[in-house]
Amino acid sequence: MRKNRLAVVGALAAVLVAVTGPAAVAHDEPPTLADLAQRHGRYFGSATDNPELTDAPYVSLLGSEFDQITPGNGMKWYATEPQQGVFDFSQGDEIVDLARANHQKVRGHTLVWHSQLPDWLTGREWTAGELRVVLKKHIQTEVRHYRGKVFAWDVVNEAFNEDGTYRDTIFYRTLGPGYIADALRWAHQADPRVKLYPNDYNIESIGPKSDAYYRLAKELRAQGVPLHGIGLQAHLALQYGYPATLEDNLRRFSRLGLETALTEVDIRMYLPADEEKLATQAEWYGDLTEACLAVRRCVGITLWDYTDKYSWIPAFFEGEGAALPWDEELRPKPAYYAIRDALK
Ligand code: 9MR
Repeated sequence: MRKNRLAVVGALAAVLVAVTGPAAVAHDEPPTLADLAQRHGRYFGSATDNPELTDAPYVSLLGSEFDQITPGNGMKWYATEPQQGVFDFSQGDEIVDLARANHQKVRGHTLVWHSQLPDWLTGREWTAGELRVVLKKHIQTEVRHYRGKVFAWDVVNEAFNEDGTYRDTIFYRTLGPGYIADALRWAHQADPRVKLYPNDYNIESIGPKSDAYYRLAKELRAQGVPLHGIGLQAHLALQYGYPATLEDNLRRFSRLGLETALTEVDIRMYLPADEEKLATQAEWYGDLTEACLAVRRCVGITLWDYTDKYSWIPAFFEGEGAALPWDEELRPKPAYYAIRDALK
């Protein structure tokens, strides 16, 4: 009986292929990372950046393999408010439009950060009162603009030092530590539905810096401040070792009722890459994927772009690179297959 049915299905498929051509055999293609992640109720995403969007093969893979994208630069303060009170959302909009066409969701990145600020903001002194007005207006104008278009915001980016003390930024210096709660409240007013995250690097392991976020999260929750998740950037490097406490760390935030996400994943190495380094890298990509899947409320993983062609690493770390699961020719590396295995 079953055999007969299979035969009928097979014959139908053959007819379909004959009628419609090769497109009808698309089911032979392997499932995408997004498909596989969705089976676990997670997303699998990539960052992208506006200048790359003229690269058709790149855009094609970006649109097919992932179900989430993050603008690498286009929503940052220097891009969105280049002059005080003059807003320009064209770069972020371009990425949101692309995401919409590809049925992808967008993480907003980032509202409050000490880096990539416009000169008008950094080039003068502000009183606390003045800066509060400027900060509130920036946050609320941008969040309102993207209301319903982004599902989460990195509200405050990289607020702590390695030892867990507050980073000395224009916002901390002028407004004190309360700027974080204020930023979250202002963002929430502007879009009550969007998920609000702080986001940082070197907080994958349990240690002074991730402890600072843990304490802050507890405090903010106790005070009723709108806070929904913690973003762990996960810019890893082979020479520093795998963050073995990642899963436990994700779990402690989950126990506070918070989401977690791996928001900017890459795993760099000293060049040249070789088989052994690429194998270790692959193992780490698999391990961090498994860690996220193992923890409730770890909602998804975002690569900090998916191909070595557009990685930020070589420009920032001399002699390092090869950090992403696709190489410079957009060919999948061992890391890609390791992620697939972990998602299966
Ligand atoms: O990917 C971004 C790169 O194009 C920029 O030149 C760089 C400037 O600092 O910022 C990169 O993205 C950063 C992200 O916004 C926050 N976490 C660290 C990322 C890598 O620097």
